[in-house]
Amino acid sequence: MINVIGLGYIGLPTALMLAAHDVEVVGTDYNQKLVDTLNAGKTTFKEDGLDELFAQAVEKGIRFTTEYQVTDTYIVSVPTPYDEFSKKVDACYVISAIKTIMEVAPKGCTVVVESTVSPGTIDKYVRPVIEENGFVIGEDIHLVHAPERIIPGNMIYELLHNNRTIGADDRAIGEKIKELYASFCQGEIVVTNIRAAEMTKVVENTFRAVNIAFANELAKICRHDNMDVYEIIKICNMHPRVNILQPGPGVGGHCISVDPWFLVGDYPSLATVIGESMKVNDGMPDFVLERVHDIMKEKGLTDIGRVGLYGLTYKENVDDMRDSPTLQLLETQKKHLAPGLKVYDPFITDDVVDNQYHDLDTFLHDVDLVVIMVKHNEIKENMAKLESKVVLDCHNICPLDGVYHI
Ligand code: SAJ
Repeated sequence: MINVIGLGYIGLPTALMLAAHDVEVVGTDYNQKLVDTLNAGKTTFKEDGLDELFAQAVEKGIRFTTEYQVTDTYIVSVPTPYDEFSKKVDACYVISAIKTIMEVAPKGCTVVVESTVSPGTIDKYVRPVIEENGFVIGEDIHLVHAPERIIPGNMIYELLHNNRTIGADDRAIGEKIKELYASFCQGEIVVTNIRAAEMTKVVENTFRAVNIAFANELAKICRHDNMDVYEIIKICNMHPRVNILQPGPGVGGHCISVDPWFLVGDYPSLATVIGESMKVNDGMPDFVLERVHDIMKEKGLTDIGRVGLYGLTYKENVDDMRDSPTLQLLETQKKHLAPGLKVYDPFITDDVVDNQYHDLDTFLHDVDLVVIMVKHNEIKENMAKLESKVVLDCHNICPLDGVYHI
């Protein structure tokens, strides 16, 4: 039986996927409310295909509880935030999960860490916890790191099709865990050592962060001299070895805006390109705000209360707001004691910020300038409603004339 610890954005779909493929699974989370919701037959976030997968897993007998199980295999997928000041990974949730596993774990079991950790975290924090509990790693407890790669918005497809990495101390144990993931994963599964697995995961997200920063920096350079960054990127990308990403209002989420900081925190004098890239991305919401002020001036608009931000989530068509560029922008506004921006997102039904709307038409009625912060399908399908508005399109999706860009 597999005990999946942590039933969030990664743990839940992973647990469901295993169960749907005939693996006996118990999902454990310390959040009683979350467990109650799952036991009441409801999923805890929106994702294409998640409800269907949930139904299959329930039919196959998956169980949810707050209790850690006595079993032979644990998969830990708890969050790993970074420490605001040191920028280093904060492994507190992983450590506490491992500690609790140690209280029930039988000898010979395997503990798989799926949570993203920086290179060396398992050596530095996880191994000592296991040893302090009197277990000998490699004999009493086997350790594996199997970082996930799935993208919110396309999780179910990617769980099935992405290649994966398994890092293990012991090749045979790595192969055993590879078999487990192969119960559902149709991609190639590479087995390596734990430190290489830790590093690859962080490097993958860093690659993307640095490339997004490059696109964002180009947008700023082009804005400075009034060039069309989108046309320039399009032409450059016709070169066979160039593939520039798209600029945007910033980078949010819990991965690309977080993981690269682990490398900056651990290797401050070496990870300089990475550090600067993160600053560029983190500066984008402020850049959007400057654009808003410039456009207001140009258009003779004076009431910040009639400026509306479309989108609160960190990217399109998901309901995840963590560290989103819109929240970052609102934070800056607050710091400057200049609140008042109106906000709307079709995916966010709870009231989470001031001046939040729950209906597109009412929102548009109350604003003159619309800032497209997130390219949800909803706004793409309702472009005609923006005809009478001043539009700052941060994603180059609006075909109307006179639209402003970042
Ligand atoms: N973004 C841009 N310009 C772009 C692409 C993205 O500004 O050209 C922004 C998005 O709007 C968003 C942020 O970057 O705010 C991140 O979005 P994303 O869709 O690129 O990535 P995440 O954070 O949802 O998921 C990433 C993925 N990693 C990579 O693509 C290398 C995913 O595969 C990982 O599993 C996930 O991080 C994770 O959990 O680590």
